[in-house]
Amino acid sequence: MDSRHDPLQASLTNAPDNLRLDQWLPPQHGIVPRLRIGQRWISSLWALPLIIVALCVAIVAAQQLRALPAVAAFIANYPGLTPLSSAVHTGFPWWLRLQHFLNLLFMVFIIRSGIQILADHPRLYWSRGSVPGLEWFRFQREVPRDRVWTSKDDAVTIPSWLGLPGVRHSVGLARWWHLSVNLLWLVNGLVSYVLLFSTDQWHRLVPTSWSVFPNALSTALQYLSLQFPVEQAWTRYNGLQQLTYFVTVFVAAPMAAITGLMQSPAIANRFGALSRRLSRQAARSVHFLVLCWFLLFIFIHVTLVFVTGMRRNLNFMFAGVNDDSWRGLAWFAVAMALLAIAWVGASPFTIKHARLVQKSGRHLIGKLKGLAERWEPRVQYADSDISPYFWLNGTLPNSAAYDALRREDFADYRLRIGGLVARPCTLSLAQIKALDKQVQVSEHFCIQGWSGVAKWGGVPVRRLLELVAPLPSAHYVVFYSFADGAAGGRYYDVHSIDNMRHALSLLAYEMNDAPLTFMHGAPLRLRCENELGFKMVKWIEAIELVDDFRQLGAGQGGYNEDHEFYGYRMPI
Ligand SMILES: Nc1nc2c(c(=O)[nH]1)N[C@H]1C(S)=C(S)[C@@H](COP(=O)(O)O)O[C@H]1N2
Ligand SMILES: [Mo]
Repeated sequence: MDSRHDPLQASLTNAPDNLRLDQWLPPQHGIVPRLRIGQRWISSLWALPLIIVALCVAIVAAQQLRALPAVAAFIANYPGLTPLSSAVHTGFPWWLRLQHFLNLLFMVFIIRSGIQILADHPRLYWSRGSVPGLEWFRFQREVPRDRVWTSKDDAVTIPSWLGLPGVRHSVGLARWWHLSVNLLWLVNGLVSYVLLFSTDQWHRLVPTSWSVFPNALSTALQYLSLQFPVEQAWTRYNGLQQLTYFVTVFVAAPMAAITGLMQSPAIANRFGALSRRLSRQAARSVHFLVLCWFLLFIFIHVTLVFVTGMRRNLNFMFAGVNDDSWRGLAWFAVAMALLAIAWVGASPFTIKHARLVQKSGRHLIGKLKGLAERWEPRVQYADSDISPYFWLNGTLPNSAAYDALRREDFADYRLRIGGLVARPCTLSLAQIKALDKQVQVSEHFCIQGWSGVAKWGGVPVRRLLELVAPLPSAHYVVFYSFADGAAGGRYYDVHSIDNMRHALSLLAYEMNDAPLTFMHGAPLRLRCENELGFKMVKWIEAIELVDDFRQLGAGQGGYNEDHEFYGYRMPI
């Protein structure tokens, strides 16, 4: 080994290319989802009888209402269909049918992987921090107060047919699915926007008259009374269809994209004005509510497709014909068979070929995601924004050498900075503290979903880089921890040297005006505000500059990149 290499390179380990269930975080089941109303937690199971009762009451009420002459006159006046002027004359063209099917296919993967991501931090909050007890929704028990409870401890298992890949704490793989398929879904959506508006198909979805509202109300009454309105879906949708499709396509879908992106550290930092109002936790909550809208929409949409004339409806959207044949049903069956194969195969495939999923995801969206890393993170919060609770994460150091240093309050600690530098050096904590001190109040974004604001004090990494003078061949900065990772082998992570020159890239020795505690990474931990939390190595033992990271560990650019299939660039 090159003498310029840090000795810790030898403590890095290779990692398997598949997800080894026997070496993975063991399964742990959560609880039935609960909602908090004031101080009380209410099981979501109550929704079931409530919905059934509400539906029965609504049906009876609608039937009684329709018997009233005024209501009958209203329905005669507004039968449900929008004005004839907005009729579509091109039926259901092939591109519309294809996009509808692709949308369906993509949504399955997006929803399954999205629920998997949610299960990695099974709590939702409205405030910026993630304070246990202040969630409005959770499907995990209360956070225990009598023991260390890391955010990994908190992750729950969800059924494997539902989650993708259906394994506890598989957020890394779920994210590749979620973000890659989302890109396809967004492209499909944008193409459909263009095609809708360059043909007459937009008339189906975009109301052009205020009468859509009374028509929608009338349609709702007719559906609820179980006497369905006259349909002319070949040429135009009724008011209720028009409104719900419009909201789904032009409100919910963009909202899903925006609230998804606003959960990213680089984007939240870049669009500070927006992220001050819409914190990551609020964005995550809204993102979840948009999912609920989609699920509700899908459920009602599919039910109505079947009960309001299955054969005709399927002929429209799956065969593009306006007749009584069985062609639509046949094509629908083919589509469902494809979907079923994809559904059943996706999780086993992901578990078996985890590295392939990681690499494919990187090819699809890695570059695009990486672009966000160039944005200089700049959002700073006030002291009053500091979160009262900051989750812990990570595998603790477990070595005699670290314990000995800790016992002496790190008096003998020496940070080694070497590799491809002109002036390798070792620095004591006192020497580090004597360098320029920088303080920043920033938001931490853990890949699992929680966030928290804290004030960090330390030395900017760019100051250390000046000190050691990287050689032109140095492109990456490796941070080695005293601690091992969860599956054994030393924890490490790699950053591009440019990213480490950002104003807010900091080697922190203070948190919230106090010396960094053991749990949060004493004596030194990295802060890198445009990346997810796992990139911020705690308990730093050494720093090394290298030209490439492929020779380190399993070659993916960090411990969680190697072992949990995370991405090397994670600003999103
Ligand atoms: N050495 C080491 N550093 C680590 C980890 C780890 O497991 N080992 N976990 C990372 C993750 S996933 C997160 S979210 C943050 C958590 O920092 P905190 O415990 O101060 O909240 O530390 C990061 N640094
Ligand atoms: Mo994390």
